Amino acid sequence: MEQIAKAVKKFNLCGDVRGFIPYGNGHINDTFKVVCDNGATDREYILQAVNNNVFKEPEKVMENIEKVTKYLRPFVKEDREVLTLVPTLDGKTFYKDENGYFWRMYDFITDSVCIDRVESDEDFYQSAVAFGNFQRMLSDFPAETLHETIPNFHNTPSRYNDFLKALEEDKCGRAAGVKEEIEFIKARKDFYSILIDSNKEGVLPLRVSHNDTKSNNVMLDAKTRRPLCVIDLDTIMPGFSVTDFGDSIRFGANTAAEDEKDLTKVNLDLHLFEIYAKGFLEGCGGQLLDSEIMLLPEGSKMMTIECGMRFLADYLAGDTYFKTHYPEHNLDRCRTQLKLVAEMEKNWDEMKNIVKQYCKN
Ligand code: ADP
Ligand code: GN1
Ligand code: MG
Repeated sequence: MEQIAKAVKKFNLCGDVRGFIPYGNGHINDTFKVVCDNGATDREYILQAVNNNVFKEPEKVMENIEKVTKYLRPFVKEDREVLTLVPTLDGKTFYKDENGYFWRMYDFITDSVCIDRVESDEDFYQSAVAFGNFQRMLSDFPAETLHETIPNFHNTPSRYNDFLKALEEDKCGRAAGVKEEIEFIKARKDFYSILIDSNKEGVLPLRVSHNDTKSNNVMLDAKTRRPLCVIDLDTIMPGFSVTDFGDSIRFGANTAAEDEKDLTKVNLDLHLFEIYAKGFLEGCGGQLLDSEIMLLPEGSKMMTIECGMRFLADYLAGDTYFKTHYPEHNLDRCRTQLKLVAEMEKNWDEMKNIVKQYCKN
């Protein structure tokens, strides 16, 4: 608590700090809503302690965010449409405390909501438009100026090797209890290099991508439900459009929560898949190649199996990466992802037919 209060005081805020509370459902950073008394109206902010176990070089994360938000600002109509970093009293974008933790502050995006569970087609469509727009607005951004904040973040073959390493080490003696999951992941090993190979073949270009396109990483206007702002820019790096698309499908077109225990509830909602494809491609404004569009199902399956192996690797390693709320949490998350992969495989032809309609030729 003391540490948080101390961090709050380092930023250039409007009004007197009234308090702060833990906020949101992210798996990575520690997030707080800070409320300041500013005369007639309150001023709210988001304070975050960047997870330095996940982000080994937080300065680079902050440099990326500063560059990208500055670049996006001229594209938007109102302040709420792009993240605004609040400077520290000495004009920096972050405060590093004596324990080496990095703290940053954003203006709170007022009168907005983010979707932790997709409950309406329209909201999911709007979040697709938001991520598609984001892709389009950044299409001329000089990608080479961005730092790779987590090396090999969506390099699935590299994630598979990390998984095999965690399995070999089996630090907590958990491998014996998850044989079925291990076999499921191993059985699909030839699939993992498909996107990287497509890139080498020239049919899947490297673009600036968000890399963490869960529906709770986009804010919608609370009243109109129109898209406002893409948030959680920690992993913005060169990457693939199809993995940005796919991560949204993994999270939002699943008929159940990411940590649902009852796997009979986990299915692929093809209608939501279709809606998201429409919104995302409209937002992208015709920029994606036909060959990229045809790889959207692969992007979806790749993000789902990759996330499954990441959750399982973390379970095997003793839950050191993702925030967990109970001992089997990562395992439950892994199981939903693997079930969803199996559902995608069953619906493969339908997924391909849906995206095909959007090809120009
Ligand atoms: P994590 O990396 O842990 O997911 P996020 O940056 O996504 O962290 O923040 C976690 C949650 O905090 C978001 O899902 C959203 O609900 C809320 N949030 C983050 N930034 C803002 C902001 N500027 N305004 C309002 N809410 C925000
Ligand atoms: C993490 O930060 P958050 O909760 O939006 C993770 C994603 C995973 C996701 C799974 C930096 O996202 O890669 O897909 O959890 N972010 C990082 O829910 O590892
Ligand atoms: Mg997030």
